[in-house]
Amino acid sequence: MLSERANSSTYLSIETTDTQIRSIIEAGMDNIRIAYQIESTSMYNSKPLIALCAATILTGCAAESAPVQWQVDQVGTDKLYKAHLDCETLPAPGPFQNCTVRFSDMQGNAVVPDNLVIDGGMPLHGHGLPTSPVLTQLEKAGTYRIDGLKYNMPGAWLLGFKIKAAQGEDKIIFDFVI
Ligand SMILES: [Cu+2]
Repeated sequence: MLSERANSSTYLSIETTDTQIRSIIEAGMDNIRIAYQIESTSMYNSKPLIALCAATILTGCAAESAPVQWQVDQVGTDKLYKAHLDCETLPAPGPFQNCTVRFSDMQGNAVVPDNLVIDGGMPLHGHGLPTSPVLTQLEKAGTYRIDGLKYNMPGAWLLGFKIKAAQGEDKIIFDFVI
């Protein structure tokens, strides 16, 4: 990766031919130069990097570009059911987080709820989720896709499920800081 980044930098310096920008850099305004380089990196980096990743799987490039998964388990407050949350990405302020959730009893057998509600928020700020996520039942018993889940600021969040099934009603609450 280091050699690729070095290549990218060379590539960028070749691209920096705009006379105005060159004069700013030559005037020694480091902060402007850094800002320009950061912007340039995000504009120009993606193509060469993807090409190199495809060609050099053994360098660790493939592992680095693989999506970060977030898998967490939680037991209900009344210890009737458990939930396994499986998300494509870590929770972060801004983008939608694509997740599935699987419910089971304490022995690990899938539980198909009669009633299921998702809710969340920031207790310390006194507000809920910025959106109203929707649960869609998937083919695998007790498994749901969560659509429209997002967080609009960093801090301590709760994501909870109220689940009612044969053994009764329980709340399963995930808490995390982003
Ligand atoms: Cu908040």
